[in-house]
Amino acid sequence: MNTPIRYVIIALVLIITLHSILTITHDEYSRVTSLSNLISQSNNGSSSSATIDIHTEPPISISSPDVAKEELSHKTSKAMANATFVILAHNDDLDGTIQSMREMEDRFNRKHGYPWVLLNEVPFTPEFIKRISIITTAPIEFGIIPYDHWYQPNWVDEAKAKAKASRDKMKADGIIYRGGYRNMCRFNSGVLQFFYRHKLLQKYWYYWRVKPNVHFHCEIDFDPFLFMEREKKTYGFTITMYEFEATIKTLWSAVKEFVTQHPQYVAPNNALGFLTEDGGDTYNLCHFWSNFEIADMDFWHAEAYATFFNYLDLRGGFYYERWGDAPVHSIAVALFTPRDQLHFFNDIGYEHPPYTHCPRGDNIWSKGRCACDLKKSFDYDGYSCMTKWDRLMNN
Ligand SMILES: *[C@@H]1O[C@H](CO)[C@@H](O)[C@H](O)[C@H]1NC(C)=O
Ligand SMILES: CC(=O)N[C@H]1CO[C@H](CO)[C@@H](O)[C@@H]1O
Repeated sequence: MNTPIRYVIIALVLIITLHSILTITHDEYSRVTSLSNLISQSNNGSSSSATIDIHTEPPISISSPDVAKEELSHKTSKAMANATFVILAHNDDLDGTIQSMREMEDRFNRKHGYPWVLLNEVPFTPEFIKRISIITTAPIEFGIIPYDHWYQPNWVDEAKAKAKASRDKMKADGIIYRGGYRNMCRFNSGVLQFFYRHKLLQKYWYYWRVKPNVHFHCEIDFDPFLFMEREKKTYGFTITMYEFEATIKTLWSAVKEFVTQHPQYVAPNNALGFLTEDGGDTYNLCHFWSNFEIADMDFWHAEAYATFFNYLDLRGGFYYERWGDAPVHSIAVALFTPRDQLHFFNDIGYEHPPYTHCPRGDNIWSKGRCACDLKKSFDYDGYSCMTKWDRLMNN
């Protein structure tokens, strides 16, 4: 073999070796990079300790190993449900909205990045949008509830002035509950009845309703949305209570008529026992407090609820008596789904002043680093319907 050929062979061997090394290094690099991408995506840049230097160092050197591990296990299992938070707010609810969102982010969503949808009867002000937009890196959308979704239909008989008369009377009766006067009518009832039809919410399967000025008192170390999906739940709540009879005088008779006409919608093993003490003759006024709701949006869109809602709507009780979304939602889920699709989220510490649900069980309470006082939990307060729920579920 002459010298030039030897050099060519040596050069070739060198090039191949170098190429292999480069390939290995490159593979290693891209693996690390994509892993880093996964981390920063699942985290969505909300925790700086986990994302700093992400592209120059492998995950192992991340300064907060717990966070990294948690996020990795997240990504390897199913990371997110098809779900969103929804808040109905007015422009003057800015501070309360920030507070509620901030607590939800701190206790749960900074680890998940679920989107937020904020809805209003009028456009949000630029100031509102600006202040809300900076408090989280989760996606946020702002929307208006279209006028024809909530405006009192013109067939409502204002000539009889029924609606107004009974509304005024109700004001006079003074709808009081022990925490003081509650302005029940801040939102047009139609907004509450129709929000789930909003186009910004159509693309999600589950929603979690959050109100301005509420508190989330404990760490939420599991994903309630994924729980709903895995366990095939329809509706989740934390607080139950009695409705004011004055607001729903004829609701139960309308429900009974509906059920007689449409028995096919009533589910086997339903939760009627939560709603009545006499086998369905009268309504005991118990309902899930709907300012907190984690629910399957499809339930409201499906035939049973759509038919039920239209039936109630034509009765005019939303306008004449001010039927609330809480009893209407509660009655519907109690009757049209099996009771085991309803879920009491004991682990979620929630306060809507003046009432608090503080997770029962010392273990859950301390593990959740809860900020609420167990002694002040509303669960077995005289005004709560928790005993009716227990009775139903223990049967
Ligand atoms: C999420 O759920 C909604 C409503 O069921 C559905 O229309 C949409 O396609 C789903 N999105 C994904 C990404 O699965
Ligand atoms: C995975 C994820 O939620 N990504 C989102 C992170 O936040 C940006 C906006 O801040 C969104 O565009 C991404 O979809």
